[in-house]
Amino acid sequence: MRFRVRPRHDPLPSEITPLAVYQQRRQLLQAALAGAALGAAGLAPAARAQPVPPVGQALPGKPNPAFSVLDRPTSRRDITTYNNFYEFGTDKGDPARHAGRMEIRPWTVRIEGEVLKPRDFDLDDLLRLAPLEERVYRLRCVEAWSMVIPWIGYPLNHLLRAVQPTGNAKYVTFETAMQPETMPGLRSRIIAWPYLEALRLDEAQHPLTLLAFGLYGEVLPNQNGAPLRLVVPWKYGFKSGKSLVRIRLTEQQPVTSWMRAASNEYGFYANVNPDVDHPRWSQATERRIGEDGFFRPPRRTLMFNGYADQVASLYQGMDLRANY
Ligand SMILES: Nc1nc2c(c(=O)[nH]1)N[C@H]1C(S)=C(S)[C@@H](COP(=O)(O)O)O[C@H]1N2
Ligand SMILES: [Mo]
Repeated sequence: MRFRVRPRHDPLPSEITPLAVYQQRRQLLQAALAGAALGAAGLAPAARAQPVPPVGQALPGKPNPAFSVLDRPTSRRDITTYNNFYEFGTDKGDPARHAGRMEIRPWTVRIEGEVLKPRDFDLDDLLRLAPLEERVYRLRCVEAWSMVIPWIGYPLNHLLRAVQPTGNAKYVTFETAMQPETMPGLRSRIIAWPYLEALRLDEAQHPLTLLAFGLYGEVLPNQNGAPLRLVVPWKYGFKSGKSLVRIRLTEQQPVTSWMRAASNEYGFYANVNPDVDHPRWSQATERRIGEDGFFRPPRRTLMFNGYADQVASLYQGMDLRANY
Protein backbone atom coordinates (compact mmCIF):
# COMPACT_ATOMS: atom_id res chain seq x y z
CA MET A 1 0.00 0.00 0.00
CA ARG A 2 1.43 3.31 -1.06
CA PHE A 3 0.83 5.20 2.15
CA ARG A 4 2.89 2.74 4.13
CA VAL A 5 5.98 3.91 2.31
CA ARG A 6 7.56 6.54 4.50
CA PRO A 7 8.91 9.62 2.77
CA ARG A 8 12.69 9.84 3.05
CA HIS A 9 13.89 12.93 4.83
CA ASP A 10 16.39 14.00 7.42
CA PRO A 11 15.19 13.51 10.97
CA LEU A 12 13.45 16.57 12.35
CA PRO A 13 14.43 17.84 15.78
CA SER A 14 11.11 16.48 17.02
CA GLU A 15 11.97 13.04 15.71
CA ILE A 16 15.26 12.80 17.53
CA THR A 17 14.49 10.65 20.53
CA PRO A 18 14.20 12.72 23.68
CA LEU A 19 16.17 11.39 26.64
CA ALA A 20 13.11 10.33 28.64
CA VAL A 21 11.77 8.30 25.74
CA TYR A 22 15.18 6.76 25.16
CA GLN A 23 15.38 5.76 28.81
CA GLN A 24 11.88 4.35 28.66
CA ARG A 25 12.89 2.30 25.63
CA ARG A 26 15.86 0.95 27.56
CA GLN A 27 13.60 0.06 30.46
CA LEU A 28 11.23 -1.70 28.10
CA LEU A 29 14.08 -3.60 26.57
CA GLN A 30 15.33 -4.62 29.99
CA ALA A 31 11.82 -5.63 31.01
CA ALA A 32 11.52 -7.67 27.83
CA LEU A 33 14.85 -9.39 28.49
CA ALA A 34 13.87 -10.05 32.09
CA GLY A 35 10.54 -11.32 30.84
CA ALA A 36 12.23 -13.68 28.44
CA ALA A 37 14.40 -15.01 31.25
CA LEU A 38 11.41 -15.43 33.55
CA GLY A 39 9.45 -16.97 30.72
CA ALA A 40 12.16 -19.56 30.25
CA ALA A 41 11.86 -20.34 33.94
CA GLY A 42 8.13 -20.87 33.51
CA LEU A 43 7.02 -17.57 35.11
CA ALA A 44 4.78 -14.86 33.63
CA PRO A 45 6.69 -12.72 31.15
CA ALA A 46 7.11 -9.25 32.70
CA ALA A 47 7.10 -7.56 29.31
CA ARG A 48 3.44 -8.31 28.90
CA ALA A 49 2.61 -5.91 31.73
CA GLN A 50 3.72 -2.98 29.52
CA PRO A 51 2.00 -3.19 26.13
CA VAL A 52 2.21 0.56 25.40
CA PRO A 53 5.12 1.19 23.08
CA PRO A 54 6.98 4.52 23.21
CA VAL A 55 6.64 7.28 20.61
CA GLY A 56 8.07 6.31 17.24
CA GLN A 57 7.55 2.58 17.79
CA ALA A 58 5.29 0.50 15.59
CA LEU A 59 1.60 0.48 16.53
CA PRO A 60 -0.11 -1.50 13.83
CA GLY A 61 -3.85 -1.46 13.35
CA LYS A 62 -5.86 -3.73 11.08
CA PRO A 63 -6.75 -1.69 7.98
CA ASN A 64 -10.47 -0.95 7.88
CA PRO A 65 -11.44 -0.20 4.27
CA ALA A 66 -15.12 0.20 5.20
CA PHE A 67 -14.33 3.37 7.11
CA SER A 68 -11.44 4.67 5.01
CA VAL A 69 -11.33 7.22 2.20
CA LEU A 70 -9.47 6.57 -1.04
CA ASP A 71 -7.75 9.99 -1.16
CA ARG A 72 -4.00 9.77 -1.33
CA PRO A 73 -2.65 10.22 2.21
CA THR A 74 -0.72 13.37 3.04
CA SER A 75 2.99 12.77 3.65
CA ARG A 76 4.01 11.81 7.16
CA ARG A 77 6.31 14.78 7.14
CA ASP A 78 3.50 17.28 6.48
CA ILE A 79 1.22 15.56 9.01
CA THR A 80 3.85 15.86 11.73
CA THR A 81 5.25 19.33 11.00
CA TYR A 82 2.20 21.42 10.06
CA ASN A 83 0.07 21.36 13.19
CA ASN A 84 -2.36 23.23 15.37
CA PHE A 85 -1.64 22.61 19.06
CA TYR A 86 -1.88 26.02 20.68
CA GLU A 87 -0.51 24.78 23.99
CA PHE A 88 2.85 24.84 22.18
CA GLY A 89 2.36 28.07 20.23
CA THR A 90 0.26 29.34 17.35
CA ASP A 91 2.81 28.90 14.55
CA LYS A 92 2.21 25.73 12.51
CA GLY A 93 5.80 24.67 13.24
CA ASP A 94 5.64 25.26 17.01
CA PRO A 95 4.14 21.87 17.97
CA ALA A 96 6.86 19.92 16.10
CA ARG A 97 9.50 22.14 17.71
CA HIS A 98 8.22 22.10 21.30
CA ALA A 99 5.83 19.19 21.93
CA GLY A 100 8.67 16.68 22.36
CA ARG A 101 8.96 17.96 25.94
CA MET A 102 5.39 17.01 26.87
CA GLU A 103 5.38 14.24 29.48
CA ILE A 104 3.20 11.42 28.23
CA ARG A 105 4.07 8.52 30.56
CA PRO A 106 2.42 7.63 32.84
CA TRP A 107 -0.92 8.91 31.55
CA THR A 108 -4.42 8.58 32.97
CA VAL A 109 -7.79 9.48 31.52
CA ARG A 110 -10.62 10.07 33.97
CA ILE A 111 -14.18 9.34 32.83
CA GLU A 112 -16.79 10.97 35.04
CA GLY A 113 -20.23 12.54 35.25
CA GLU A 114 -23.36 10.84 33.96
CA VAL A 115 -21.96 7.30 33.80
CA LEU A 116 -22.74 4.26 35.93
CA LYS A 117 -19.09 3.25 36.15
CA PRO A 118 -16.83 6.31 36.45
CA ARG A 119 -13.14 5.41 36.62
CA ASP A 120 -9.58 6.19 35.68
CA PHE A 121 -8.04 4.40 32.75
CA ASP A 122 -4.32 4.20 32.16
CA LEU A 123 -2.96 3.74 28.67
CA ASP A 124 -2.66 0.00 28.99
CA ASP A 125 -6.32 -0.26 30.05
CA LEU A 126 -7.32 1.84 27.06
CA LEU A 127 -5.29 -0.13 24.55
CA ARG A 128 -6.79 -3.36 25.85
CA LEU A 129 -10.38 -2.13 25.41
CA ALA A 130 -10.71 -2.84 21.69
CA PRO A 131 -8.63 -4.01 18.72
CA LEU A 132 -6.77 -1.23 16.90
CA GLU A 133 -7.78 -0.39 13.35
CA GLU A 134 -6.15 1.74 10.70
CA ARG A 135 -8.63 4.21 9.21
CA VAL A 136 -7.69 6.74 6.59
CA TYR A 137 -9.65 9.89 7.46
CA ARG A 138 -9.64 13.44 6.18
CA LEU A 139 -8.91 16.16 8.70
CA ARG A 140 -10.35 19.53 7.62
CA CYS A 141 -9.27 22.60 9.55
CA VAL A 142 -11.62 25.55 10.00
CA GLU A 143 -8.79 27.57 8.40
CA ALA A 144 -9.68 25.93 5.04
CA TRP A 145 -6.83 23.48 4.64
CA SER A 146 -7.06 19.71 4.84
CA MET A 147 -4.97 16.56 5.14
CA VAL A 148 -5.59 12.83 4.74
CA ILE A 149 -4.26 10.82 7.67
CA PRO A 150 -3.95 7.06 8.28
CA TRP A 151 -5.00 7.04 11.94
CA ILE A 152 -4.61 4.08 14.30
CA GLY A 153 -7.31 3.74 16.91
CA TYR A 154 -10.78 2.44 17.65
CA PRO A 155 -14.28 3.92 17.91
CA LEU A 156 -14.72 6.01 21.06
CA ASN A 157 -17.95 4.12 21.66
CA HIS A 158 -15.97 1.14 22.98
CA LEU A 159 -14.88 3.35 25.87
CA LEU A 160 -18.34 4.87 26.38
CA ARG A 161 -19.87 1.40 26.55
CA ALA A 162 -17.35 0.40 29.21
CA VAL A 163 -18.48 3.20 31.56
CA GLN A 164 -22.21 2.92 30.75
CA PRO A 165 -23.76 6.38 30.17
CA THR A 166 -26.81 7.06 32.38
CA GLY A 167 -30.17 8.01 30.92
CA ASN A 168 -29.36 11.68 31.69
CA ALA A 169 -26.19 11.79 29.58
CA LYS A 170 -26.63 14.02 26.50
CA TYR A 171 -23.19 15.59 25.95
CA VAL A 172 -19.59 14.46 26.17
CA THR A 173 -16.85 16.95 27.04
CA PHE A 174 -13.20 16.29 26.26
CA GLU A 175 -10.62 18.01 28.42
CA THR A 176 -7.03 18.06 27.25
CA ALA A 177 -3.75 18.16 29.16
CA MET A 178 -2.29 21.23 30.88
CA GLN A 179 1.42 21.02 31.63
CA PRO A 180 2.65 24.54 32.42
CA GLU A 181 6.29 23.38 32.53
CA THR A 182 6.23 21.89 29.04
CA MET A 183 3.56 23.99 27.28
CA PRO A 184 4.70 27.58 26.66
CA GLY A 185 1.41 28.39 24.90
CA LEU A 186 -0.55 28.18 28.16
CA ARG A 187 0.85 31.63 29.04
CA SER A 188 -1.05 33.21 26.16
CA ARG A 189 -4.72 34.04 26.54
CA ILE A 190 -6.00 33.22 23.03
CA ILE A 191 -8.41 30.68 24.47
CA ALA A 192 -9.43 29.45 27.93
CA TRP A 193 -7.32 26.54 29.17
CA PRO A 194 -7.64 23.67 29.48
CA TYR A 195 -8.68 23.17 25.87
CA LEU A 196 -12.28 21.92 26.14
CA GLU A 197 -14.25 20.44 23.30
CA ALA A 198 -17.52 18.55 23.28
CA LEU A 199 -19.92 16.46 21.22
CA ARG A 200 -23.52 15.45 21.55
CA LEU A 201 -23.67 11.88 22.94
CA ASP A 202 -24.98 10.39 19.69
CA GLU A 203 -22.12 12.05 17.77
CA ALA A 204 -19.63 10.67 20.29
CA GLN A 205 -21.15 7.18 19.89
CA HIS A 206 -21.05 7.30 16.09
CA PRO A 207 -18.76 4.59 14.66
CA LEU A 208 -16.72 7.21 12.74
CA THR A 209 -15.69 9.00 15.96
CA LEU A 210 -12.26 7.63 16.70
CA LEU A 211 -10.01 7.51 19.74
CA ALA A 212 -6.60 7.61 18.07
CA PHE A 213 -3.31 6.36 19.54
CA GLY A 214 -1.18 6.38 16.41
CA LEU A 215 -0.78 7.36 12.78
CA TYR A 216 1.09 5.89 9.81
CA GLY A 217 1.50 2.63 11.72
CA GLU A 218 3.32 4.23 14.64
CA VAL A 219 2.57 5.58 18.11
CA LEU A 220 1.22 9.17 17.86
CA PRO A 221 3.94 11.80 17.80
CA ASN A 222 3.49 14.32 20.62
CA GLN A 223 2.64 17.15 18.23
CA ASN A 224 -0.34 15.17 16.89
CA GLY A 225 -1.83 14.68 20.35
CA ALA A 226 0.02 11.86 22.11
CA PRO A 227 -0.76 9.66 23.84
CA LEU A 228 -4.39 9.75 22.72
CA ARG A 229 -6.66 12.19 20.90
CA LEU A 230 -10.05 12.36 19.35
CA VAL A 231 -10.71 12.31 15.59
CA VAL A 232 -14.17 13.42 14.41
CA PRO A 233 -13.73 13.39 10.63
CA TRP A 234 -16.90 15.20 9.58
CA LYS A 235 -16.21 18.25 11.77
CA TYR A 236 -13.63 21.02 11.66
CA GLY A 237 -10.36 19.94 13.23
CA PHE A 238 -10.75 22.03 16.38
CA LYS A 239 -13.39 19.57 17.63
CA SER A 240 -10.74 16.81 17.74
CA GLY A 241 -9.04 17.45 21.08
CA LYS A 242 -5.46 16.29 21.53
CA SER A 243 -3.78 14.70 24.55
CA LEU A 244 -7.02 13.91 26.39
CA VAL A 245 -7.00 13.66 30.19
CA ARG A 246 -10.68 13.80 31.14
CA ILE A 247 -13.99 12.85 29.56
CA ARG A 248 -17.15 14.10 31.22
CA LEU A 249 -20.73 13.14 30.38
CA THR A 250 -23.38 15.73 31.23
CA GLU A 251 -27.00 16.56 30.68
CA GLN A 252 -26.31 20.22 29.80
CA GLN A 253 -24.47 21.38 26.71
CA PRO A 254 -21.05 22.66 27.84
CA VAL A 255 -19.39 25.88 26.66
CA THR A 256 -16.25 24.88 24.79
CA SER A 257 -12.99 26.85 24.68
CA TRP A 258 -13.55 28.08 21.12
CA MET A 259 -17.15 29.09 21.79
CA ARG A 260 -15.93 31.07 24.77
CA ALA A 261 -13.26 32.74 22.62
CA ALA A 262 -15.54 33.67 19.70
CA SER A 263 -18.94 32.00 19.60
CA ASN A 264 -19.92 33.75 16.35
CA GLU A 265 -16.96 32.11 14.59
CA TYR A 266 -16.79 28.71 16.25
CA GLY A 267 -20.11 27.04 16.92
CA PHE A 268 -20.82 23.94 18.98
CA TYR A 269 -21.51 21.72 15.96
CA ALA A 270 -18.69 22.80 13.63
CA ASN A 271 -19.78 20.36 10.94
CA VAL A 272 -17.79 20.84 7.74
CA ASN A 273 -20.23 22.68 5.48
CA PRO A 274 -19.30 24.42 2.20
CA ASP A 275 -22.50 26.50 2.36
CA VAL A 276 -21.90 28.06 5.78
CA ASP A 277 -18.97 30.44 5.72
CA HIS A 278 -16.77 31.42 8.59
CA PRO A 279 -17.48 35.15 9.23
CA ARG A 280 -13.99 36.03 7.99
CA TRP A 281 -13.58 33.62 5.06
CA SER A 282 -15.36 31.17 2.77
CA GLN A 283 -15.63 27.46 3.58
CA ALA A 284 -16.56 26.53 -0.01
CA THR A 285 -13.05 25.39 -0.95
CA GLU A 286 -9.97 24.04 0.74
CA ARG A 287 -6.28 23.62 0.10
CA ARG A 288 -4.94 20.08 0.53
CA ILE A 289 -1.62 20.30 2.33
CA GLY A 290 1.21 18.99 0.14
CA GLU A 291 -0.49 19.45 -3.19
CA ASP A 292 -0.43 23.18 -3.70
CA GLY A 293 0.86 24.22 -7.06
CA PHE A 294 0.37 27.29 -9.16
CA PHE A 295 -1.94 25.60 -11.67
CA ARG A 296 -3.94 23.55 -9.24
CA PRO A 297 -7.25 25.11 -8.25
CA PRO A 298 -8.33 24.66 -4.62
CA ARG A 299 -10.54 21.66 -3.91
CA ARG A 300 -14.25 22.09 -3.42
CA THR A 301 -15.14 21.29 0.15
CA LEU A 302 -17.57 18.41 0.62
CA MET A 303 -20.62 18.47 2.87
CA PHE A 304 -19.73 16.84 6.20
CA ASN A 305 -16.19 16.58 4.82
CA GLY A 306 -17.38 13.80 2.48
CA TYR A 307 -19.01 11.71 5.23
CA ALA A 308 -22.63 12.81 4.53
CA ASP A 309 -23.88 9.27 3.83
CA GLN A 310 -22.78 8.17 7.28
CA VAL A 311 -23.67 11.21 9.43
CA ALA A 312 -26.33 13.41 7.78
CA SER A 313 -29.09 11.54 9.65
CA LEU A 314 -27.71 12.82 12.96
CA TYR A 315 -28.86 16.32 11.98
CA GLN A 316 -32.22 15.58 10.41
CA GLY A 317 -34.60 18.49 10.89
CA MET A 318 -31.88 20.81 12.21
CA ASP A 319 -31.12 24.20 10.68
CA LEU A 320 -27.40 23.88 9.97
CA ARG A 321 -27.01 27.63 9.47
CA ALA A 322 -28.31 28.34 12.97
CA ASN A 323 -26.47 25.33 14.41
CA TYR A 324 -23.08 26.00 12.80
N1 LIG B 1 -5.39 20.33 22.92
C1 LIG B 1 -5.55 20.80 21.67
N2 LIG B 1 -6.18 20.04 20.75
C2 LIG B 1 -6.33 20.51 19.48
C3 LIG B 1 -5.85 21.78 19.11
C4 LIG B 1 -5.18 22.56 20.11
O1 LIG B 1 -4.73 23.70 19.87
N3 LIG B 1 -5.04 22.03 21.36
N4 LIG B 1 -6.03 22.24 17.81
C5 LIG B 1 -7.14 21.64 17.04
C6 LIG B 1 -7.15 22.03 15.63
S1 LIG B 1 -7.64 23.63 15.28
C7 LIG B 1 -6.86 21.13 14.62
S2 LIG B 1 -7.05 21.57 12.98
C8 LIG B 1 -6.36 19.76 14.91
C9 LIG B 1 -5.03 19.57 14.23
O2 LIG B 1 -4.55 18.25 14.39
P1 LIG B 1 -3.15 17.84 13.73
O3 LIG B 1 -2.14 18.86 14.15
O4 LIG B 1 -2.82 16.47 14.28
O5 LIG B 1 -3.32 17.83 12.26
O6 LIG B 1 -6.18 19.55 16.32
C10 LIG B 1 -7.17 20.11 17.17
N5 LIG B 1 -6.96 19.71 18.55
MO1 LIG C 1 -8.08 23.67 13.02
